[in-house]
Amino acid sequence: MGLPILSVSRRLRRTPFTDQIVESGVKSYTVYNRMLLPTSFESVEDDYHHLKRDVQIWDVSCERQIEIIGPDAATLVQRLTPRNLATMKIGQCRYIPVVDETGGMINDPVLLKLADDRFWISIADSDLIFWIKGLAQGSQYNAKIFEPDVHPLAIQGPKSDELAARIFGPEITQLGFFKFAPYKWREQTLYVGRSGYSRQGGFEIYLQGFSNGAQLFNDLMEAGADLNVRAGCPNLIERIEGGLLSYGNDMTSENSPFECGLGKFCNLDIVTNCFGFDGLREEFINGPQQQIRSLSIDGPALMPCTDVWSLYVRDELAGHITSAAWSPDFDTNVALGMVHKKYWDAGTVLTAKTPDGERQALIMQGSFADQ
Ligand code: THG
Repeated sequence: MGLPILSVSRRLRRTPFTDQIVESGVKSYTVYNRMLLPTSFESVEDDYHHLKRDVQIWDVSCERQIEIIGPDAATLVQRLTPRNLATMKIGQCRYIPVVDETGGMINDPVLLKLADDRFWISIADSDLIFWIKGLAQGSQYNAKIFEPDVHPLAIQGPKSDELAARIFGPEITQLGFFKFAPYKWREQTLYVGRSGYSRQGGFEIYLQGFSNGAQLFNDLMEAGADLNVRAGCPNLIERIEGGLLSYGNDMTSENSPFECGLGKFCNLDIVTNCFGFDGLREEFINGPQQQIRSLSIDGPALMPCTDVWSLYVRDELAGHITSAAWSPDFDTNVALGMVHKKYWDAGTVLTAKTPDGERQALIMQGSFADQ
């Protein structure tokens, strides 16, 4: 059953780009960090083909920034995550699991190091700022923690380099993956990173100043007219194919970083010092009992997953599907799910109990984009 229309109010935050996004014909929104996040323009499938072929401008302002600045900023940031940040340099981005006192995932943000004593945490959909403020208070860290007037706008798709070069100059094409640097735009200097929530390549512009949003969006759309640029958004099909995790969908605070396949970002030495270490110790040594996998679900196109779909082997519960979409390119339903150890090997066939009945679900080796 479809949901009734969501009412809007001041609590559901607009972004600096909302007027342009509405003018561009956005067809659906979701709510992320209490902010509007577009989910489709033409249709999820049409947007998907366009994203893989051309270039899109995404209003991802809902990736809110938490700024941490001060003498204890680096110590505090390190204590939030089991990932070793000792070698992190200014101008680098890092994807970091953030865990609670039990070792459960409470966010999977991108961390940016702006200075030795200044960081931005570009968050997924959870109220991470309160956890960080509480820890800073409890441990008496000397750091200011706040949400700055910063609003990410992404350029994604194979023509991203061409478009970014036209706005920021050709040097930007030399920027490495998960690096960021300041670039001139009109009278401002903006941080731009080579990152984004797709496998098609691109950049994320960290706009400073809410009121500059319309100008930046319009500049990009004008500069990209002959590249067939369009307003777009993170695409459900493409991100499942790419194995990009969605916090709140594919994992919650019930899951450890190891279950999320983020064990490669967990370091035992540093873990010793991170909040939640005790909850991680056992899995660090023995591994998790279940883990995220890409799966191919047979049969016709499935509806989006609004609740988990159980996975079975005969009468035994083997896990659950957390995200699914029909993929035109792979000609199957692509899915992500949490699968018990006994059944997680590539090639294993499970039974998925979907709203459209029982379907065969095949465990993949890596993501679809890796195939
Ligand atoms: N960009 C920025 N902030 C974000 C997101 C983003 N905040 C919210 C959300 N997305 C956080 N989640 C993710 C999930 C995956 C990735 C980034 C943010 C990602 N992962 C790559 C991977 O899994 O291969 C790269 C990881 C790595 O090499 O470190 O890019 O998209 N600013």
